[in-house]
Amino acid sequence: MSEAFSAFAAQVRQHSPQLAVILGSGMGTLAADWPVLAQLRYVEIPGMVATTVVGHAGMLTLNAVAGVPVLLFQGRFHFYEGHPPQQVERPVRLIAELGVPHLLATNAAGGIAMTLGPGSLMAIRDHLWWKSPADAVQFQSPRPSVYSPRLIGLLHEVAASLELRLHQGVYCAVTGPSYETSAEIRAMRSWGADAVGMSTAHEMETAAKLGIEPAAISLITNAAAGMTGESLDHHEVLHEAARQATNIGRIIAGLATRLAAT
Ligand code: R1P
Repeated sequence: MSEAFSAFAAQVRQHSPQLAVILGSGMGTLAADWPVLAQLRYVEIPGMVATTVVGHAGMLTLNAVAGVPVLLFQGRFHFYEGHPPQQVERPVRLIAELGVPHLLATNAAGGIAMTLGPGSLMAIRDHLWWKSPADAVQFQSPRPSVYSPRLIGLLHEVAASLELRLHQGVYCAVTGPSYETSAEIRAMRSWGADAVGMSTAHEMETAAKLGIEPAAISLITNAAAGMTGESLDHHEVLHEAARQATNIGRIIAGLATRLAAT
């Protein structure tokens, strides 16, 4: 184990953060808004590799968010990068190893529900998989939602105190990297999906398995591809996410302070 990692882990244990956050596409810049207490590149972490997707810096920082220590993952691993489940879930396993009890995942997603236009925020109440992950538990049933009702409640409280509208809905996880066809969007809507993206679901299921209390917020950056007939590319997603990330930052700060007080 590298000296840099051991020193970082010691700092984290000393500050004992109650919240870890995985920052989605284009949201990593939020980390620059808060003082950094310690930082480490993903490649210095055992079992982690470099990120390959633009807008995912591959830095792990411990920040003082509104005076409260929070572990911030600037970037994630996606299945479409060719990673196995073990790599996609590695940040979550690290959160467990460092003893952080709560996880908020954020992502940039396409809105399927008509009420979710660009800039909308949606607390995820459940997800569905367009295709089951490779390591899903065989024949497991029932599969209750892994999203913590308590954290969802706190997120709504925080949003209300900031006078922000927080929707609630179902996230459809696709493998990607292609965006959806119009036919797929119609099918997803009929299944009950409100938004679609290429991440988060596996992280949340891993967190729940490890005893971490999980919640997630989608920042709707665009109408889901295939809904409007207009083309969409990742740079537009990044641009929208960066433009609208401030509200995610305010919610992170509100949640962190509430969790630190409990
Ligand atoms: C598509 O533009 C990319 O942005 C979203 C999608 O899942 C996909 O990776 O990224 P995050 O879910 O990591 O925010």
